[in-house]
Amino acid sequence: MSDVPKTHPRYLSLTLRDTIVAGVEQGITSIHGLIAHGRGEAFDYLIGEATQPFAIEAIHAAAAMLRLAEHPVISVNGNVAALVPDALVTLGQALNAPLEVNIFHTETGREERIRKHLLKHGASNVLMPTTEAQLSYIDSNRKFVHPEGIFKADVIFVPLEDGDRCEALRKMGKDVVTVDLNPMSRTAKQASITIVDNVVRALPLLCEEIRKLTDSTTQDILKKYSNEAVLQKALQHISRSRNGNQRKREAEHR
Ligand code: PTJ
Repeated sequence: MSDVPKTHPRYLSLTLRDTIVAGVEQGITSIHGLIAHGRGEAFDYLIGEATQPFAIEAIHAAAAMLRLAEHPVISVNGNVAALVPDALVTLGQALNAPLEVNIFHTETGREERIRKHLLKHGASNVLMPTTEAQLSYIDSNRKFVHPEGIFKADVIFVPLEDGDRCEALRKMGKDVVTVDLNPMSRTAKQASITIVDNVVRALPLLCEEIRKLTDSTTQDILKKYSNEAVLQKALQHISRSRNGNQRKREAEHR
């Protein structure tokens, strides 16, 4: 870990960088994960590095969809394994759902290292990809899944996804709940529910929401939810804050 002082104005963001770098050093996160993280940072900056109302709306719907699922599964890649291992385990316990390792960049031993990392953080049920079950409509390493996990799932929680698998899962008739800081990404647009927020803030809130939900309200929340409308709100927010920042900069130069 680097020695970022707690008084640094960007302490939280820099600490997260340390966490993702540590993930790469431990062989959990792909080196490409650093680039994905940087892209996320840029969008986080634009949304104000805080959970916004459009994310809260999506979190409510996501909690409802995951609670109503018959066979929910939590997909884990190298970035989320490094950033939020405890919250992933808590979510699995709250839903009584397995975690399943599923990565895009193939590297010898990384899947197994992710599995061990999750077990160390308290997971009891971590499924691994197999060649027995494969997703249709996709050619990458992500097509290899577990027959009792993603293959059988009706709802899959897939944070920080690449668009291809999200599209394939939707074509296979499954619902996808994602967390993606970029409201314009293919995943964000194709998912059933997109939480536009940093996964480190969104996941604890999602777990809390699942615990608070009552059966009588879940159907109602889902009926009222529109992912397209939520993405529009995120884009409007980004555009407003961009204009706000520009006005601030102009005022500073006057
Ligand atoms: O471990 P692997 O091999 O499965 O690889 C995982 C990554 C994330 C590298 C892989 O799925 C990938 O390349 O993803 P993309 O296509 O770069 O997409 C990642 C998306 O997540 C981008 O839209 C980022 O803006 C977003 N993102 C990055 N960090 C965060 C995030 N969203 C929420 N929270 C973050 N911390």
